Amino acid sequence: MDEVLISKAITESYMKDFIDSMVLDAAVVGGGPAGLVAAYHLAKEGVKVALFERKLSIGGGMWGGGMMFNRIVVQEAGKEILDELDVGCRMYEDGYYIADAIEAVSTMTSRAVKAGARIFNLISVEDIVIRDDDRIHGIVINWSAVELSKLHVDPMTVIANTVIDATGHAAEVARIVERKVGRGAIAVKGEQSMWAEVGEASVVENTREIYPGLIVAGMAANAVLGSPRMGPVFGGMLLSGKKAAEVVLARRA
Ligand code: 48H
Repeated sequence: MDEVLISKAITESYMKDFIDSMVLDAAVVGGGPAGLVAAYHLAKEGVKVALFERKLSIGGGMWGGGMMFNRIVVQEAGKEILDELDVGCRMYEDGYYIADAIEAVSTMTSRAVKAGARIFNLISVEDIVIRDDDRIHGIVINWSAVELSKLHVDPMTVIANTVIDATGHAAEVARIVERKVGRGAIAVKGEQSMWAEVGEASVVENTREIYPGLIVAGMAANAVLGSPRMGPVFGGMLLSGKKAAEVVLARRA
């Protein structure tokens, strides 16, 4: 067993992909359902896309289903996305479908990677790249271990034509723009209390470019635009991810 060979294989192969991902068409921040679906649809259309996820595991809040019962519920439109991704689901009652959260996360992750999306876990986006043309030009990243241990280690830059904020309830990228760009560039309204029907509809409606070069998707979209949460119904997250990809594709056309 050649330990040096193993170490070289890992570092060389990782670095090759990492260096190739320093200039992207689209950077997705957050590997929850919205980010995963966005990355899948972009990669499928030949967009050079990478997804950066703070945690060790991809999947965000989807692993735990509702209250750690690892099942997710989707309605008709969400089921179509699960079908396309080959995630099994079955009708529970008219118009409501149930899927296994573990199968959903793992299959969606696999489909995104196989479509060509690069996924980098254990990396946190801590800042944005901005120029005096009032537009986002990329993201600033660091190892999550550096963030967690509060080490004073400078980050690095990834240039991206478009950034998708899919960071969930925290809407972290939008909040960075609000805080750092100022001048009323973005006002993050904050998410409202649970109302599944309105939350589901508004998350798709709210998925849009909120600042030049920054598209907001998933729960972050409702947090930015002041709409309700929806609990463990996930169709809106999937549809939002797909819409975010469509917005990117329309900008390129
Ligand atoms: C890198 C980051 C950073 C950062 C965060 O929370 P998520 O699952 O987000 P969505 O929007 O895809 O799905 C939301 C859904 O899971 C949910 O919470 C629902 C439906 N709630 C309803 C309710 O009523 O509560 O995933 C976001 C991901 C996570 O994995 C984070 O670790 C990651 O983004 N992340 N990654 N850099 N700065 N911030």
